[in-house]
Amino acid sequence: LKGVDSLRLFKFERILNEDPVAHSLTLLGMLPDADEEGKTVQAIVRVEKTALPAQQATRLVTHFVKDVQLMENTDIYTWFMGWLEPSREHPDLKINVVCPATEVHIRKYTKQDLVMVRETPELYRRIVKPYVEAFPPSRTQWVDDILSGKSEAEKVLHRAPSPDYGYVLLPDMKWDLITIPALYLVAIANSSSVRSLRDLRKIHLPMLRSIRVEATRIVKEKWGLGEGCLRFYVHYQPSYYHFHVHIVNANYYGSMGGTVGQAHLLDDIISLLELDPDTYEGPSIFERLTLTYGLGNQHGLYEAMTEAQATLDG
Ligand code: M7G
Repeated sequence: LKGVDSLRLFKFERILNEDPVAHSLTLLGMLPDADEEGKTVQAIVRVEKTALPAQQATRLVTHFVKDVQLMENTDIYTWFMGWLEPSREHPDLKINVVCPATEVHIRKYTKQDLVMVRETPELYRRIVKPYVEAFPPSRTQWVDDILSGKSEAEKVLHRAPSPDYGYVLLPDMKWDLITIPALYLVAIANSSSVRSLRDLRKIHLPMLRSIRVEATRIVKEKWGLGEGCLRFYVHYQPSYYHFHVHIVNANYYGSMGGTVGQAHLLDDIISLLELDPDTYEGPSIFERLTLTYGLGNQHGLYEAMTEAQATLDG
């Protein structure tokens, strides 16, 4: 390739790869042949948005972002589209704001080292359950606002109304609503009684199956993704202890880097619950399991759980 001018002569043929996580597009096309005047050859051109420079951090929001447009606001969470040049075309940035941010938020968003811990049913009862129960209801105010229709009402894709086993399906705030390869929805249970995976019982099977069926149907109708194109999973530990299911494009790996152990496939959850006998009244499979996951050193459970590991057998 000879110089910048040749790049301007690129004749686009097709997209080879669209990677929303790497912020890149890989294109196939034709460029002038460097050896033979007038001839063109096939070329692969990968264009990637560069990382935001940390040196600009002090003035990033105040000076470099030229324009913003509100996307949504729930409780203390607000997200915007942003432009580095004044323009109304495809946004350069998505800006999420948590304000006022609590200490728990600051810890969650701080880069942290992970340690794998095993949570036995006994450690759940002794350490995790009291930790979950100590969260003030204000922590999930945004969930109540969505469920009551106070916020994001026009975004809701489906409502299953039963107070105990219903749920609301809507786009996750991580999604820009445009980039299909990064499609991200969330289904939130109407009832606040299921705080996490540990509280799931056989009676929740119809809700879990319905989330799978309805999300698949709606995503197909609205965005044209067929059967098998979605990955449904539940986080343990989650950030918010009000039961919800993550629904993402199966080809999207954005949030999955460090989460083997944290993400449990909805299909596996359904299958495990099905193993409990119908008439069985003892502790459910999710109360009997030992769950292993990575905990960040800023996580509220970190100290108690890492100390308790010494008490576990082999
Ligand atoms: P999680 O597994 O509890 O925590 O998932 P994570 O954030 O560590 O994954 C909560 C999910 O709810 C995440 O995917 C969030 O992006 C999403 N979420 C959080 N808030 C505050 C909102 C909101 O206000 N609106 C919507 N639509 N999604 C949200």
